Amino acid sequence: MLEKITNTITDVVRTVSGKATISEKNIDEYVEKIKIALLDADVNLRVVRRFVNSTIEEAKGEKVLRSVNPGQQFVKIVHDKIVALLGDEKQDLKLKGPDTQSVILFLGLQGAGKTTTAVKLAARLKKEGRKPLLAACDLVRPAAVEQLSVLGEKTGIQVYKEDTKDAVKVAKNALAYAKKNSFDTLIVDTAGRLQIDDSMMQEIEAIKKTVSPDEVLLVADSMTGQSAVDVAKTFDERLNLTGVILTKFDSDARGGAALSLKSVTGKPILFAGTGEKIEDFEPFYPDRIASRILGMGDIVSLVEKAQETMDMEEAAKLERKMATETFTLEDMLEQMQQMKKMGSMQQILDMMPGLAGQIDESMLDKADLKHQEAIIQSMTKKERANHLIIGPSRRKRIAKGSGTSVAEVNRLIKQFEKTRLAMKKMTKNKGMQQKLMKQFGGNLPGGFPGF
Ligand SMILES: Nc1nc2c(ncn2[C@@H]2O[C@H](COP(=O)(O)OP(=O)(O)O)[C@@H](O)[C@H]2O)c(=O)[nH]1
Ligand SMILES: [Mg+2]
Repeated sequence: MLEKITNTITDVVRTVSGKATISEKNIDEYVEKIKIALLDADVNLRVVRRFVNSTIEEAKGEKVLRSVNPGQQFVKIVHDKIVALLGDEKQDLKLKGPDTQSVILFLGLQGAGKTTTAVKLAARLKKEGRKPLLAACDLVRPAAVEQLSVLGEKTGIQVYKEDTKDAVKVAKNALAYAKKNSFDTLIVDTAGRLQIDDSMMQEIEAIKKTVSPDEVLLVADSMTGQSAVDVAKTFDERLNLTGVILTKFDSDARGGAALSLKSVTGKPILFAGTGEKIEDFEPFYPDRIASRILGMGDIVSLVEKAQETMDMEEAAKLERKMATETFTLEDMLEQMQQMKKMGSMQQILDMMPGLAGQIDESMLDKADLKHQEAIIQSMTKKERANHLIIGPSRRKRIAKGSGTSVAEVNRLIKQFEKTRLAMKKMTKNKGMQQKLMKQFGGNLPGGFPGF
């Protein structure tokens, strides 16, 4: 699954993420490429349209064009939109506590994987400590009851069955049996039916009414194309689905239709079947699938980190402070802490526009940074706001409080004054960041660590 879609989108992502500048025209081009990839993968047309519009709208907002790293920012937007398309957060089954019976009703087309999936889910719930009972309510397909019994036996899960043609009755009795024998979860496997088969649809409505399920799950085969979307819509209209399980996610089908189901029905995709074996069954994580489609592992978290620490607005605020001489020790501390939040300093250095490749981490003395941080932390708010009041006795106290020496405190304050002065000069000129770096590049160890 997802291979084709992944390949195309990964290419776009690779092209875009390194870009230092992006124009509106670029955005149109990239989105167009992604759109074609989605359509090629058989994602529903309406879903694609929605995706395209919202991605373009957001990408053309200030956020991308003016951000520190527009390429990565754009990729992040695309990623988030795909996550949204797939259903945002991972959703869990909504079941009752162990003292009351929860009922899960399975439905879908013939051959979608209902029976296999019912057993897979039962096995999973059993592992989680629940006590599931399977109800054999497919009385249409020959040997359907037998199939469920065999699978149930293999996994050690009891199957409730009756020799009758009345599926509603079996469902009703199965629930009574579950109550009597303290099974906490009843999973009802039903016959495959077409959404256009009215008598079969009435049967499933009757079953639903009888057992009042907590979950009404559509089992949908990822290999079926756009018809899956119509099936899901009709089932949802008549039976009010609570969720979808995608099967055959291991196939190499285009899969886009299946991935559209959430967007079309608004019902979450809860699990994905990834093979014929009972254990081939996984919770569906929209963000992981999206990351896979974009062929990226860390890009997103990296961008998020960068955003947390250094967005353009913050940089501008800093610049203003420098220019107006309101840059304080407190700001300096904040800068240090922001850097610490990042995994590696190299990352932030590389993300700073105009800095990539100019400085490497070895130029920054980490132990020194720690001392500097401790020193500022030992200062009072007042002292941090105005370094001029830090006389000899205060310096002694700060040194003691931070476990450093007066000499180190002196050095930090001196360095801070020098930095501040240089910043002021620098911001009066153009190209402040790059020049700043040239100025401090040489003596960064122990120098101003904010950049
Ligand atoms: N590869 C693969 N095959 C599956 C998956 N789920 C079900 N199947 C197969 O699909 C076929 C139909 O499954 P079944 O549970 O009988 O479908 P039902 O008619 O909806 O009950 C069987 O051969 C299953 O082994 C899956 O996630 N991956
Ligand atoms: Mg079946």
